[in-house]
This record gives sequence, C-alpha cells and structure tokens, in this order.
Amino acid sequence: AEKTMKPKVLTLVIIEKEGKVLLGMKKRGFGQGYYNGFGGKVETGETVEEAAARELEEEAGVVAVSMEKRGILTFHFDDNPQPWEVHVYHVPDFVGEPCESEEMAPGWFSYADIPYDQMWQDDQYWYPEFLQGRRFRGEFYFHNTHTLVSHSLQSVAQL
Ligand code: 6OG
Repeated sequence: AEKTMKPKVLTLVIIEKEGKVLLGMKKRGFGQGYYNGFGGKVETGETVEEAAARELEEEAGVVAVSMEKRGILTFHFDDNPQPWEVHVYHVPDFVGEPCESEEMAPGWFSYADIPYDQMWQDDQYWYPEFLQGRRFRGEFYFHNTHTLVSHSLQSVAQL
C-alpha cells in the first residue's frame, strides 16, 4: 500500500537577486529550525504554479513576476506512508521587499554561503544543480523524518 499511495503535492520557491538567493528560517510547523525556500501545500482548485505564487506572497511578502519550474523532488518517509512531491520553482524577477512573517524569517545568501548544516539533508544534493540553472528530478528516502538514508538525482531536459 505504501508504494501506491498518492503523493501530497507541495511547492518550493527560491527567489534570486544579484547573485544571492532568499532563504527563510522556518519559525513553526513542519521543518521548523531549517532554512528553506518558500512554499506549502497545493490547495483544491489551484494549479501548482498558482500555489507556488500564493505561498511566496504569504510567507515572504513578495510577488513573483516570472517563475520557472526547475525540479520535482519526491520524499519518502519511513514514518509517514504518504510520499511528498515538491515542485521547485526559480523566481529571477519579483516585486516587493521580503519581510518576516509569522512563519519565516528571511535572509539573502550567496551561492558559496548556503547554510546546508541548517537545512534539510536533501538540499546539499540538489541546490548545486539548481544554482547551475539545471532541471532535475530526485527521490529521497528519510528515516524518522529527518535522517536522509538514500537518494537518487538526475538532470532532466523537461519536467
Ligand atoms: P508547509 O508545511 O510550510 O510546507 N519541504 C521540504 N523542503 C526541503 N528542502 N526538503 C524537504 O525534505 C522538504 N519537505 C518539505 C515543502 C512545507 C514546505 O517545506 C518543503 C514546503 O515548501 C523532506 O505548508
């Protein structure tokens, strides 16, 4: 049954400006204490891209001018039968000034200073692909939610 359960679809948006990416320190909920992009669950009646734009506005206070899908990551957890399918978007152009929300405290990071030791363990593998402008698909297997056990990652021409 575990293998066939439909994944929960989520979004993750990484905005970029002058060679730096915006990451938020998650203050509550799932992933608390980790830096991450901005995102959340896709709700009924909205497309994945609409959800990505909405979560970016809610959590960072900025409006995407353009967005490009860059990756699809599937997370499998041994303590949750439902896999998560996270759609990763790159936003090179946005309007507004990022601000702190109840959920996230944002900060800009240059490519060399991405705080991998304060991020989900999958991030060290796919951020380099992302930062090189490549498209990718990945599968990640976690033990007790947080410990990465195995993974596969590939560059793809199309998502
Ligand atoms: P809310 O609970 O805030 O949505 N997310 C992950 N991001 C990374 N980098 N690694 C993971 O490894 C993740 N699992 C979930 C998707 C959760 C947010 O966290 C992302 C969403 O943007 C397991 O609604």
